[in-house]
Amino acid sequence: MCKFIGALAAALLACVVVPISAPAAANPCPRPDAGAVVTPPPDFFSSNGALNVSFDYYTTVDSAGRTLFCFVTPDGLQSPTLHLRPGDTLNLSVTNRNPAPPPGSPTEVVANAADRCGDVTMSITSLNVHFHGTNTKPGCHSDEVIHTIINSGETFKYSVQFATNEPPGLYWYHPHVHGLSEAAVQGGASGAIIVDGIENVQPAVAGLPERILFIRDQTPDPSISSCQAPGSALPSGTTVPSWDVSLNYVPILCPGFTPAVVKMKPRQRELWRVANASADTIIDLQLQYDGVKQPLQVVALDGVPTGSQDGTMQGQLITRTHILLAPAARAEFIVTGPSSKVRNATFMTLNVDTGPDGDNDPTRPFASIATTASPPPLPVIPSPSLPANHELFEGLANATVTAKRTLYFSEVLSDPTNPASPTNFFITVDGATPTLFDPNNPPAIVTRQGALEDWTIQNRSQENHEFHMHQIHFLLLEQNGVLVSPQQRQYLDMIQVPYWSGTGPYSSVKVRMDFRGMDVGDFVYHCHILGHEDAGMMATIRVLPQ
Ligand SMILES: [Cu+2]
Repeated sequence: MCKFIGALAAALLACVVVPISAPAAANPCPRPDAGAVVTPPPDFFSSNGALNVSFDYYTTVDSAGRTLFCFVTPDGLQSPTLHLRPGDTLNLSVTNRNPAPPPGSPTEVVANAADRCGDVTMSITSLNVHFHGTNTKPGCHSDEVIHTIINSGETFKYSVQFATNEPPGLYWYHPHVHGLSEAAVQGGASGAIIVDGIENVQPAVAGLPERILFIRDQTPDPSISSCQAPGSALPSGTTVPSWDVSLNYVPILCPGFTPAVVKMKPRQRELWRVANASADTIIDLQLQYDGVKQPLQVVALDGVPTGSQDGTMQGQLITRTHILLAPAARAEFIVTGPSSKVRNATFMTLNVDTGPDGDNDPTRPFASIATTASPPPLPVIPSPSLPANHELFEGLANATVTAKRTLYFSEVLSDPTNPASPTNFFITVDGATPTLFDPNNPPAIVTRQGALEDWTIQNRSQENHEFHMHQIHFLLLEQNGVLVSPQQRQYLDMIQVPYWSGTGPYSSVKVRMDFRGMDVGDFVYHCHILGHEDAGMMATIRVLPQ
């Protein structure tokens, strides 16, 4: 039984690792075995301008004692991909089927009469849904995560209106209750949202099979102390990762990191739409054929076709041999499958140096690619059918900036005299007092619709942090004071701010924030290492109407 210990997030963190009893249905969150063939999530498409879908939110406990969470449709489909077109409305009805919290569990009132959205009191079984990366309104029943609470047994209806100029690409949904988000996302409650029509901006993808790949992380099996399997080809001394990962729910586990299997025709070109839906794990994607790095032709990052910003309305392919994906970031790229002569084709992550205080995110495979003449069929991207839309945020690079701000990530022990005490995580506007996130806090930043702001975001800690802005994409301008190349000048909703070495200037990024759109109200920005977010590293911005 968990105890309320003052700071709600700390109490919740202490509680959510306690397995909650499974619901009545037999294993509502089924998961494939290690080494299984990767299958695509089911696809749901909008029609006549709307997509109507219902989710039940379940929890259960797996054989290793992990608490799982999942979104399941009335037909029993888990984590479907939600396809919409620009201008469509997503009508999502969500029922929280978690059992009621045990008596004595911590609770907090997170809304008052004015900002109430659903229930007002959160507990360890509360739920809400974030539509990550979508440029949708932050109001109640839309993409609102500060005060929206759906408690056990309650049903809540979302009606999320997508902009007519929403960039086509890959977005995703996941729970976002402060204090619970890491457990919910590591439990697996997430899925893809695709704004269709990318072929209109990047015709190179027309006719290609489309493969949706969701990388998630999960708590490791506590009984495993080494990743070195007998006879394994892993480098000696390979240590246990901070978190295990999975690919479309196929787990890649210690010892041995047995990869999932992707079946492809030899030399087949495909569009891979990859999300790092991990709570905490940073990924550096690579595709290797017999040890040789393969070109990845990047089509889109964070849901925005590369090179399409600032009015060009035509994407540009960017060739890379590895792609850093912060937790929550997405990359869409064209790959060419291995020839039948390739003996070892591996889709993998490289080791990520997260800093002295960071996680262990080692090199490991996600999938081995097996060539076959008749792989399971995939959907195919259609031919261009419409002129490319003007996109949101056009003209950002050359527009007049109205304000400049400096923010910073920092972390301190909650009891500086006790190295074993929990760490407090902060994101702070320079000059303000570092404050742990609380839904009842006033906004840390107040701005006005129409503003266009340059934010320098520093990392004053010795581990990486991953900046995420809700509601809008930003334009990446500088990293560590150096102008980024035109190819890196993308609209993103995720950017890594690497760890600070402890001496010299803080590491930093500079981004341009566009408040000229319709997003008026309160929303949040935070580190998307969700363990950090749950421990306080989030704050509210208020955009006043023009
Ligand atoms: Cu962080």
